[in-house]
Parts: sequence; C-alpha cells; structure tokens
Amino acid sequence: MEFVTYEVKDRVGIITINREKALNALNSQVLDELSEAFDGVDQSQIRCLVLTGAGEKSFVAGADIGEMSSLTKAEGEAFGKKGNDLFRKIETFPIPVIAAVNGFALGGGCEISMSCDIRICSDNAVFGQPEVGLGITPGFGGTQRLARLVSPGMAKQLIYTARNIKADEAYRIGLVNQVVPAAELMDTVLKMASTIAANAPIAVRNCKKAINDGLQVDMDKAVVIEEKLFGDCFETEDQKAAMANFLEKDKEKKLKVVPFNNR
Ligand code: DAK
Repeated sequence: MEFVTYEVKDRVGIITINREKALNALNSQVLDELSEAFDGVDQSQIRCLVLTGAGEKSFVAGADIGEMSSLTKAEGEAFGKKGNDLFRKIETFPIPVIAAVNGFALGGGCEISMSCDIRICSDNAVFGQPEVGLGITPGFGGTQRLARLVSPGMAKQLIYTARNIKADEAYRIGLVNQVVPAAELMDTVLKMASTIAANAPIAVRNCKKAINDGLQVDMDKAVVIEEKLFGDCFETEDQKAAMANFLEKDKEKKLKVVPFNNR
C-alpha cells in the first residue's frame, strides 16, 4: 500500500494514514487502502486498533479537495459512498478503534475521527467541518455523527459557521475524550489501547455492539440488545475464569483471555 501502513504492538494494531505531503488528505486511493487495512486485521489476535496520521502537523486535513473539485454529481455521490462505507466499517468494526488525532482534523478528518470509538488528541489539534465554505455539505457522516456526539445545537453552529476549533474547545464540547501534549500522544493512546486489550475480548466487543446498536433504537429495544449481549458472555472461558478468580480471592491469577475464534 502506498499511503497506509499497519503495524502491530502486542495485541494492538496501529493503522497510519501516510500522505504527509497533502496533510494526509483522503483521496480515493487512501480510502481504498484504509478499507483494505481494516479488512486485513487479524481479529483473532488484535484486541484494539489505533488510527492516526503521519507527521506532527495533521491527522487528516479532509477529503482531497483536488480530487473532489472536478467531480460530477454522480461521481460525488460515489465518492461519498466510498467514504461512508469505510467509516461505517470503522464504526462497526468488532474491536475498539481509538483515533490518535495528531493535528488538523478537518472535514473528512473530523468525520473519520468520529467514526472511531474514542478520540484522544494532541494539544495542537484543530477540528472543524469547513465544507459549507467549499460549497458542499459534510459528506462522510459529519452532519449525523457530530450531532450525536456533541449536541444538535453545537453541531449546527460548527457546521453552519465552518469555524475551526482548537483542542481545548473540542474537549469542552465532548468531541474528544482527552487532550495531551503532542509528544505524549502515542504513549497515552497505546497505554489506553493496552488497557482495553487486557480485558476480556468477548465482553469488550459485546460492549461496543451494545452501545452502538442500542443508540439506534428506543430504550425498550435497547435493553433487550444489552440483555442478549450480556447473556452471550456467559459460558465463555473469560467469564468462567474471571469470576472463579474473584470467588477464590486469588488476585495474582491473571484473567485468562482466549482468542475470539476459540470461544
Ligand atoms: N485536500 C487536498 N490537499 C490538501 C488538503 C485537502 N483537504 N489540505 C491540505 N492539502 C495540501 C495543500 O494543498 C498543500 O499541498 P502543496 O501545495 O504543498 O502541494 C499541502 O497539503 C500543505 O497544505 P498548506 O500549504 O495549505 O498548509 P498550511 O499549514 O498553510 O494550512 C490547512 C493547513 C489544513 C489549514 C490548509 O491546508 C487547509 O485549509 N486545508 C484544507 C482543509 C479543508 O478545508 N478540509 C476539508 C476538506 S472538505 C462528500 C464527501 C466528502 C466530503 C464532502 C462531501 N460527498 C461526496 C458528498 C468531505 C469534504 C471535506 O473534507
């Protein structure tokens, strides 16, 4: 792959968008390669993923404006679908994905970070949906995910004004989980990823699915979703071993974590 790299550290996979000259802007090739990278993750071994951008200046400075500038309506729709399909793949990916936002997260950059489960950003990060200044709407789910993540009023303000916000404001409105000095970003993210990776994988996956699926339906249906995913954890080796450890008061015993495909 030309613009995307993938590396594994213990049970954590790191996907990096590596198109630094264009501030990691998302063209069709980057979108295709990202999709391929997610498809290639060994889900029997990897427990958490990190998505980041190459360099110190930008996470993703948006969809590629050069490529978009000459699109017809039909091509624009196809480009939007390519992005939306990828972002849904990330959002519904069975294992958690943390965005390590290392600088500009504008337009499609803000949108791809919002398709991740958790956003941790460097103190030089800048977020925004500048699309209306370019004569378009956010096209990779920005109108939908921003309104759900912050609030409809705040999402409308940011999208209608096309105003960029800095890391501290992104934290204040709940767009990011944590802001850290740039030099500490990857360590902080990897530490959180390792913490997640050390927990029972079936339970973690079921939590992600319960939260995602439950948010789409009313509370009566949502609790049924939770019940089923809760029940699904029983009789797994993780559940049996972890509860036995507790009951035996054996704090030294480590949670026995089994690869998912061995359940
Ligand atoms: N696309 C393409 N190239 C980009 C880019 C982008 N979004 N952002 C930056 N670059 C390139 C610049 O052209 C420049 O390339 P060279 O001139 O060196 O060849 C290089 O990256 C460095 O950028 P600058 O020289 O501009 O760097 P500065 O530090 O001066 O400024 C900046 C950094 C991030 C403030 C500035 O680059 C900037 O404003 N970039 C554009 C940010 C932006 O507006 N992003 C949102 C794009 S719109 C849809 C699908 C998707 C979308 C919408 C609809 N459907 C199909 C419905 C999504 C839209 C967007 O994401």
